[in-house]
Formats: sequence, structure tokens, C-alpha cells
Amino acid sequence: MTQVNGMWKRLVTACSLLAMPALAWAQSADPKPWQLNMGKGVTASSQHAYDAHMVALWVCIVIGVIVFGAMGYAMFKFRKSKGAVAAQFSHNTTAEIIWTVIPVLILVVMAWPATAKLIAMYDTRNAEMTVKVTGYQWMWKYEYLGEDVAFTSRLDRESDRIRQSGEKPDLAKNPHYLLDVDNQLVLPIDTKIRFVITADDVIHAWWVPALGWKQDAIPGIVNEAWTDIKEPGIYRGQCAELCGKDHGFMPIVVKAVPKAEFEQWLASKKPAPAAEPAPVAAPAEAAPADAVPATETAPTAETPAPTAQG
Ligand SMILES: [Cu+2]
Repeated sequence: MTQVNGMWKRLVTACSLLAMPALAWAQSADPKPWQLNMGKGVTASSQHAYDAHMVALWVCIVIGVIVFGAMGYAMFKFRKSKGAVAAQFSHNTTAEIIWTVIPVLILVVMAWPATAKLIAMYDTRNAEMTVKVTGYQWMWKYEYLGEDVAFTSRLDRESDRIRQSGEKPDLAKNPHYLLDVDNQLVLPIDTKIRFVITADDVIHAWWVPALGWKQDAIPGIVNEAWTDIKEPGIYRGQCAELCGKDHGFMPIVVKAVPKAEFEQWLASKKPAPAAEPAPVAAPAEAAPADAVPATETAPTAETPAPTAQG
């Protein structure tokens, strides 16, 4: 008996040790290798998605425990070796009504909050600022509408060098291999930001898991989305639509900063206001005549065109 107890203890310890990193990762904003559960993200939308997912997961767990528990119990309790004789009825109206009505109620209970969350996720009204995102083969362009700030964002040089050199990437040295860009999309926290998303060549999709949504970027169509980031940080994503040979090399990096820091950054990116015309400089000294290059070609002697005779 003590041996069995010891075995159970070891099994429980092993299971909890295995579960610990999974639980820790479940809290992180960016997906991690071997992450088990969906991340909570850092926005209202991602929290909504996480909540809806957890409700559905728990409903599935409870149904699974009840159904498999009842099956196991029935198989053990009413086994043939104990002399059980199977009932011979083929229909039971009461049972059929119950096993139709209960799932319908469960679906309604799940669909009601999920629909409310979906509607909230698509409501881009009352945004404080708008960022236009355009997908290109193979980079992103970001425009802060009305602010006169726009730039492109593409795979960072080092990732690009490693991938083209054929050397094996070392994640210890380059932890953000293929997930870093030259120009990060800087956004303020605690601000409702509207995105208008399109593409210039083929279909791309803008996806940062920590924000809780992904949106197709389609040429000729402007899609919308919004976010309201709660915590400052760096959030990484990728193009999520197979868009050509370099589809895997157009990452997204969002840098969320406090509002004041964002304002400073935005001001630093704005083109300098047109400077007052500078005082007219003194006319440059006339170039000396001998400045003419010595190698100047001699006037070409035009060969007279042969005149047609006769
Ligand atoms: Cu793409």
C-alpha cells in the first residue's frame, strides 16, 4: 500500500512540475514554444477571446467528465460477468427531449456572451487615432492618419542575413530570429486605436496574437479593426496569409508605450516644419575658365552623309 502511495505522490509531483511552465506561459502576452493554453493577451479584445475560450473549455470539460464518467460507471457496474441483462427498448421520448433541450440551452448560454463580445470587437467607433496598415510583398507600411507620419517595416537585417546565409540560426544569440523588424509600430497604451488595413499586391493578414485578433489585408478592400493596449511592451506577430515566397519573412513588431512617450516619439517622426528661407548666400566665385575638363572631346567632325548619286 505504501508503495502505491509513493507511486501516486511521484506521479502527482511529476504532473504538477510539467504543468507549472505551461501555467506560467499561459499568462504571457506572446506565444511561447509548447504553450498549452491560449494567451490572455494585453487588450480588451484578447481578454474577451480568452474568456469565451475558457467558458467553452470548461463546458467541454464538464460534459466530458459527465459523459465518460457515466459510460465508465455503466460499463463497470452493469458488466456481463455480473449477470447484467441489456434492456430491449428502442425509443424513449423523455430521454430524447432531454438530450435535445440540454445541448440547445448550453449552446445558447455559450453563444450569448460570445456574440456580445464579437460585436464589441468589431465596434471601431470613437477611436482616438487611426493607423493605416498596408501589406506589401514582403513588408508592412504604417501610416498615422492625419499626423503626416508614415514608414515601412521589414525584417531586420540580422535575421535576413542569417536566413540567406544558410547558417543554422542560434536562438540563444538571436532570440527574435525572424520576429524582429527595422521599424517597430509604436502605439500608445490606454488609447482606442482604429486600424484600416489593406494590401497593395496580394492578400496578407496582419496578426499580433497579444492584441487578440487578426485581420486580412486585401488589395482594393479596406478592412477595419481596433485595439486598446493595456500594458506597455513589445508584442510580436507575423503575416498570417500565405502571400508568396517570403511570406515567412514579414514579421510585425508593436511597441506599446505610455501616451506621453508616444507623443514625443510621434513628434520626432514628423517632418520638420518648412524652415524660413535662408539668407541668400554670396554668389559663388565664377569658375575659372581652365576648369573645363582637359579631356573634353574635340568637336566631332561630322561625316557628311553620302549623297545619293544619280
Ligand atoms: Cu504577407
